[in-house]
Amino acid sequence: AAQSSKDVLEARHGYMRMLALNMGQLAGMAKGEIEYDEAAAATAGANIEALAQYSAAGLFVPGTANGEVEGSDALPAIWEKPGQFAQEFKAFADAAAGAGEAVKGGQGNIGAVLQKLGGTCKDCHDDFRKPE
Ligand code: ASC
Repeated sequence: AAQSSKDVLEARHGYMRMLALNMGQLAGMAKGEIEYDEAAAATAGANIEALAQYSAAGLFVPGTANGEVEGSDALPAIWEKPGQFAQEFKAFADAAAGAGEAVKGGQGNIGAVLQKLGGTCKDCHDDFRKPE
């Protein structure tokens, strides 16, 4: 069957939730709310790296912007400025590279990784996600 805009939106949200789940695990450890566990931190970091390598074009199919499909917060700017969007997505992938290794060695190593990564999440959301 043809893929509907709703299918794409659900996959996109699932992708973002998987990122947030792994980011949240690292953030919890950085804050001391989750006990630091090197293997778990490395797994979360590696998951983020892997997700950042995902070819996201299929998650941002035309017709799935805010206003075009119920529940979408994706701004039309994604499709109006594809070069900028690709560049900001690549900045995220670049920031994610090595995250699985970088969070090893102690709780104190997580903060810098999160800051680098989170900055790229925020930059892209500021430009391309509908403000709350
Ligand atoms: C997260 C999450 C985001 C980013 C952003 C970083 O964990 O869900 O959207 O990090 O808050 O600035």
